[in-house]
Amino acid sequence: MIKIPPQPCDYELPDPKKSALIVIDMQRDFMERGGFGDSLGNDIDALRPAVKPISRLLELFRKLELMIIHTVEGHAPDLSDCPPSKLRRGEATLKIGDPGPMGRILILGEPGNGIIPELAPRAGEKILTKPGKGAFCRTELELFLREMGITPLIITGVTTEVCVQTTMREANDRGFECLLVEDGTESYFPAFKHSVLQMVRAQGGIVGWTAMSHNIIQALGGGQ
Ligand code: TIU
Repeated sequence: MIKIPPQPCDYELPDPKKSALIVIDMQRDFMERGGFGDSLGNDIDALRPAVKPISRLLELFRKLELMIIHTVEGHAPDLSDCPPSKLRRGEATLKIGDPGPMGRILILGEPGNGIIPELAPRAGEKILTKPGKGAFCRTELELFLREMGITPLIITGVTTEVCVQTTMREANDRGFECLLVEDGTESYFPAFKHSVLQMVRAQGGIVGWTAMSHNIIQALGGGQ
C-alpha cells in the first residue's frame, strides 16, 4: 500500500501496478503558436509550467513499468466526428479544420495536432484519440481500463478546466479514484486552475484528490 499526502486526505494506491498515469492533450495545438489554443486568443505560454512535472512523472512511470495513457483531442479530416456546435463555437481566427502554420487546426495526423516533443509517447504507451473534451466520450477508454483492471488514475495535462476537469468528472462517475497533479496541469486562466483544484477536493474529495508531483514521485520511491 502506497500513501500519497495530497488533499483532502491521503490517497491510497493499493497496488501501483493497477494505476495509470493519464497525460491529457499535451499537444502542439494547445501549446504552440499557430495552433487551436492560440487561434482562440489564448496565452499559450501559460501552459508551459506543466511540462517538466509531467516529464518527471513519465520518467518514473516508465522506469517502474506502470501504465501510461496519452490522450489527443482531434478530428477526422472530413470532420465527420465534429459536432456542428463545436465547429461554430468561439471566435477563433482559425476554425477547426482550417489550414494553419502547423497544418489543419485540430485535425488528427496534422503536425500541429501531435504531442509536444518533450512528452512524446514511447513504444507500448497507449495513445487515445478523442473528439471531445472528456476522454470517455466516444472512446474505448472505459473498456480498456476495466479490461486492464485499472482503477486509480493519476491525471495530468491541459487545460485544467476544460479537458482535464471533464475527464476527471467522467472518470469519477464511473468509479475511478482520481488524483489530479497540481503542478502537472495548467490553464490559460490561472484563476480557473485554482478553482478547479479547490472544487475537486472540496466536500471531502467530491471529485477526487490533488497532490504535487514531487509527493507522488516520492511515494512511488522515485526521490527528488
Ligand atoms: N480551449 C481549451 O482550454 N481547451 C481545449 O479546447 N481542449 C483541451 O483542454 N484539451
